[in-house]
Amino acid sequence: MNFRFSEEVAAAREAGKPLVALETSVVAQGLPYPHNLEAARECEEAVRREGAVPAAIAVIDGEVWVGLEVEQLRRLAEGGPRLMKLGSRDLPVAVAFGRTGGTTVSATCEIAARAGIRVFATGGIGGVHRGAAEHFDLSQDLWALSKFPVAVVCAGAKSILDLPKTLEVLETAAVPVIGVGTREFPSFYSRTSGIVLEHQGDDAAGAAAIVRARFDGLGQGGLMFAVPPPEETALPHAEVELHIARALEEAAKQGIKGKATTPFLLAEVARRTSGRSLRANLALLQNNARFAGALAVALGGAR
Ligand code: PSU
Ligand code: MN
Repeated sequence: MNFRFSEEVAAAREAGKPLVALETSVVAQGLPYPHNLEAARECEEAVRREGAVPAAIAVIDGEVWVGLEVEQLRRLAEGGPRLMKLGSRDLPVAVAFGRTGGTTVSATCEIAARAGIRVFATGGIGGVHRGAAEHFDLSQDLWALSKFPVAVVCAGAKSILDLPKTLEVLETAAVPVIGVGTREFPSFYSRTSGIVLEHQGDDAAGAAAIVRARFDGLGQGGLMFAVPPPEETALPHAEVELHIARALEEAAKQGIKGKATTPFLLAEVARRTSGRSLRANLALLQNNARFAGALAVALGGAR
């Protein structure tokens, strides 16, 4: 399958410049308009400031795009009922039927890997949902991390998830999880989670050394770099837990299931924190994009 490239990404590929993939489900489903569009553009700027080139990924009218023009981003941001939330398994359907949608972590990892992009920034990955023993909801993101050779920079897994189980699955899948400047697994809105990580990297140079070793034949899939969210906007872990418990009750009451779960819970927590979680989300997205940019530069352009 041929991908389409934005002008900026096409030029970067030509010149062998370092690229950073960005997901767009966070634009199409994760954040409200117009914050989603602003966040996307700020992430792109953060990547550029580090000397790398951003490549937002999406499917537009059945074509897989690597790098988006602002009008394409705007279309995803403005939303609409026909916009799809695209995990890896949805990609063939979206392409076959000429559909448009934002890519989640799984689909973004897949497309980035195929385009030769080794670094990808997102907010928080999907993982094992709470109550998984009953409903078995495990995000495709976990499968994608184990399969595609991409370094995923995030603020941990979204705290609406069961974090210990998410980390167990990542261990089973042999995905390295590395705290950036921290030994504690961040929990998306919060810098803490009470979960101690085995591995730590302190800066982009250290992270790049780990990525190089991994892609040099040690293991097959990706890696996760967990960056704590910025202090100024991060929320206390205990407070977030209370809001999530209420949000989960509400989801159960309304019969929210499957793909709708993550966007519903994120919106519900934002409502319950009067937008403070939204601010934290925006800040951590940009912070992760910044670190991903530095990592891509440390890794160098050509593979
Ligand atoms: N991070 C955010 N907001 C989001 C997401 C991540 O800050 O909306 C998206 C990602 O695209 C992730 C998806 O892959 O949520 C996970 O959805 P699910 O749990 O349905 O797999
Ligand atoms: Mn799911």
